[in-house]
Amino acid sequence: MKHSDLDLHSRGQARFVDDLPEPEGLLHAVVLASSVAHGRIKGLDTEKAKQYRGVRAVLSAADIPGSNQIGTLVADEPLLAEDTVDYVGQPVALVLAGSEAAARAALPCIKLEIEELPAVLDPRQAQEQGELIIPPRTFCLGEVEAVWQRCDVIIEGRVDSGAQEHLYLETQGSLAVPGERGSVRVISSTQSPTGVQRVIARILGLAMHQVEVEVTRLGGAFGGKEDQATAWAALAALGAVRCAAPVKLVLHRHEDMVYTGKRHPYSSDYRIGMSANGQVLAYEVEFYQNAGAAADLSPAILERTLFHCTGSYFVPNVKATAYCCRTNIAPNTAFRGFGGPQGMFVIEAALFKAAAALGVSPAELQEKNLLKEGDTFPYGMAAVRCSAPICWQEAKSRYDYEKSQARVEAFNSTHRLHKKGLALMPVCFGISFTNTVLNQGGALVHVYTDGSVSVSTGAVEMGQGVKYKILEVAARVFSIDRGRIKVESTSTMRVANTSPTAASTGADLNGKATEIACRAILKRIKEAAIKELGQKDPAKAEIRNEQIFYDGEKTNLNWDRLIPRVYTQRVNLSAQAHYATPGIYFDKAKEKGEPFAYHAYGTALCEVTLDCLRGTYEVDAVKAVHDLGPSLVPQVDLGQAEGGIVQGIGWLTLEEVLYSEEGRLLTGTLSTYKVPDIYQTPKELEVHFLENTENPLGLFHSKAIGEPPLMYGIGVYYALLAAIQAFRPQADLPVVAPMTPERVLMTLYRDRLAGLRGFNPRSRKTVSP
Ligand code: LUZ
Ligand code: MOS
Repeated sequence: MKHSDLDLHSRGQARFVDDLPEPEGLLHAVVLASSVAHGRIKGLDTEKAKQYRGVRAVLSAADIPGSNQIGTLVADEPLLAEDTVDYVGQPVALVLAGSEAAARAALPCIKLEIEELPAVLDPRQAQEQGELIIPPRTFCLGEVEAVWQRCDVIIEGRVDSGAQEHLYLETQGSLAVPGERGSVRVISSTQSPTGVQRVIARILGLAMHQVEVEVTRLGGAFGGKEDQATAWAALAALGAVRCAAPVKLVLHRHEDMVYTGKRHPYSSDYRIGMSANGQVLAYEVEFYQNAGAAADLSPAILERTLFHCTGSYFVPNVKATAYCCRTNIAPNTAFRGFGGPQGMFVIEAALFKAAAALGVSPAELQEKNLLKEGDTFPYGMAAVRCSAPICWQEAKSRYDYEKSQARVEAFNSTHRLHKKGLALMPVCFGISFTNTVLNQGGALVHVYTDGSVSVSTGAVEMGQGVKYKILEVAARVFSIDRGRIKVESTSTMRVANTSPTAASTGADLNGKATEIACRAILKRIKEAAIKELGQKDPAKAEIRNEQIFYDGEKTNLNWDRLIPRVYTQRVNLSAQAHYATPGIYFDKAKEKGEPFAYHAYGTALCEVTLDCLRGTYEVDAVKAVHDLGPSLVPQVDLGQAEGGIVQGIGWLTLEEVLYSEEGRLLTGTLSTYKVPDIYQTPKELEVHFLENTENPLGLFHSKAIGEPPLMYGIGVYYALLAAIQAFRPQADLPVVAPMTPERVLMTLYRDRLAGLRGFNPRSRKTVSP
C-alpha cells in the first residue's frame, strides 16, 4: 500500500514507546504487584529497597499527591493498592532506578505483608454473594411471560465463553518527562490520550492543561489500551514528578499478561421459545459477566452485550438481564466487540439447540428469523437499510451453500473418524459508542505555504490503518496528491477532549471532523482563488487533481501556485473542526433509544474438518459477504476483516485463559497460551464487500470495519459443534468455549471418559472463570 508506514515497520524504524531515544537522566520503573488474589495489607516496608544500589525511589499509595483513583466509569480502582489487594497482579509499589536491572533487583527487598481473604473467581458465585459492580440491567421487548405457553418448543441451556488475552505486539508502556512548574509530558501506548491526561491530572493534583499526552502509534491494542494503558502512564508520570526526572515504564510480556485484564468471560442461561415452524417467539437470557476486581469498562461492555443479545435476528418478545460481577481477577476490559460477541454467541447456541429439537438445520432457523427492514431491536431502534437478508442470500449463493451442505453430508456419511461441520454466521453490529457522549471527534488541519498539509485528529493509529483513512479524506476533499499530506501523531495539545479510538468509530468520528476542517479551508482557498482569477463566484471554482478550474474551464492556477497566493492574501490556512454523530440518544431509565448511527451487517460461511480420533481440527474456510458501504481504503478494510475473523476464531477455539484456584494466572506466557497462527488461519479466507450500498451517516458512505468481522469467528465454533454432532448425533453437547482440541476430545468421548475411574483431564486443578 502506498503512503503507508510499511517501509518503517519492515526496516524496524517505526518507533514505539520502548524505541524512543532515552532522555538524559532517565529512570526505569518496575511495579511490585500483589501475588495474592484477595487480602488485607498488613505492612509495606520499602526502606531496604530504597537503599538498594541505583534505586532512586520506591513509591506507594502514600506518595500520590492527588487522588489515588483511576476508575473511569466507577471510582473503585486505586492506582496503587491502599488497604486491600483484590487480584494477583495489582500494583502495590513502584521502584525507580537508573537501570531496569537495578529496579528489578530491588523488588524482592520490599516487604509486603498480606493477610489473605477468600477469593471469588466465579461470576455466578459473586452474584450470589451480592458482589455486583452496578445493579443488574434488563432490556425488554414485548411480553415474554405471556408467550411461553404459546410456544411449541422451549429450549433451555447454559453457555460459557472464555476470556481472551489481547496480545498486542507492543506491551503496555509509557515515557513521562517532567516540565516546568510541575507539568508533565507523557508518551503513552494508549487508545485514549484524553483518558490518560484526565487520570494523570487527578493523580498528580494538576490541571489538565499541565498534562500533555502524545501517541505516535501503538503496536496493536484491540481494546486492551482503551482503559488499561492509563495505570502505566500514571505511574510513569507519578515517578517523573516525584523524582523530577524522566521515567520509562514498559511491561514485560509476562507482567502484561498477569497485570492487565482481558475479554470478559461470560456464563449465561437462556430460554428460547419456538413455534413448530421455526419462528422464535420468545427469548429470555441472563448474562453473568466476570468483571474482575474493578469496574473498568465492564458496565459499558455489559450494556453492549444487551444491545447484541438477539444477534442478527428479530425476536418479538425478549427479556435480557445482565449482571456485572465483581471477582478477584485482574479487571477485565474492552476487547474488540466489547461484549457484543459474548451476547451473540448465546443466541447462536439457542438456535443451534432449537434446530436439533425441531429436526432442522440451524441455518433454516437463522434464515427464518433473520432481521429485515423495519424490525425492532430489543432497545427500541428499528433496523434501517438492513442488509442482513442481502448479505445472507449473497453468501449462500456466492459460496454455494447448498452444494457445500451436500458435500459435507456426503463426506460425513463416508468417513467414520473424520467429520466436517458447516455453519452460516450472520453478524449485525451497532456502530457508535453506546455512551452517546463519546460520539464526537476533532481535527486540526494546517495547509503550509508550500502546499503540504498536516492533519491532526483525536484518532490513535494502532495498526488498524485509521491514518490512511484520514489521509484519504483530506486527499479527496482537497483533490491533491496523497504524498502532500501528513497525518500527525495524536496529542492532547492539538486535539482536545478526545474519545478513545474505539468502538470501530475512529475513522468515522475523526474522519468526519477532518472532512469538515478541510472543507472550511477549501472554501477559503476557493474564495482566494477567484480573486486571483478576477472572477466572482466561488461556487464555480473547483480543484481537480491539483488543477484549479473555473466554470468547468482549466485555469492557469494549480495547488502549488495558488497556496502561496492565498497566504499573501492573508487568508487563514488552518482549521479546527468538531463532529458529533447526529440523532443518537439512549434513555437508560427506559432502556430504549437510538444509540447507533447505523449497523454493520454480513454473513459468513464457515467450514471445518475434525479429526475425531485426536480432537484436532482444521478450519477449511471462512467466506464472508460483508456490507461495508463503499470502502474508503479497501486494503485497510480487507486487513481488518481478515484479522478480525482470525481473532474471533482464536477466542472461541484455541485461546484458553486459566487460573489456579488461588487466582493466579496459569496461562501468562506464550508457551501456555495459544494464539492463532498461520496453521489456524482458514485455508480459504475470503471477504467480499457488498456492492451498491450506501450509508448516509458514514464517512463518504462507508461503514466502520474494526469490530464486526470478529464475530464471524462464532460461525467456526458452531461449525465445530456441528462436526462433533455428526460424530455423536444423539448427544446434548455442552456449549463451552474455547473449543480447544482438548475440549473437543473430551466432548467427543464424554460418556466413555466419565466411566473411567480416577480420570482427571488435568494434573493440576484449574479454573476457567
Ligand atoms: N467503548 C466504549 C467501546 O466506551 N463504548 C462502546 O460502546 C464501545 N464499543 C466498542 C468498543 N469500545
Ligand atoms: Mo475497543 S473494544 O477499544 O473498540
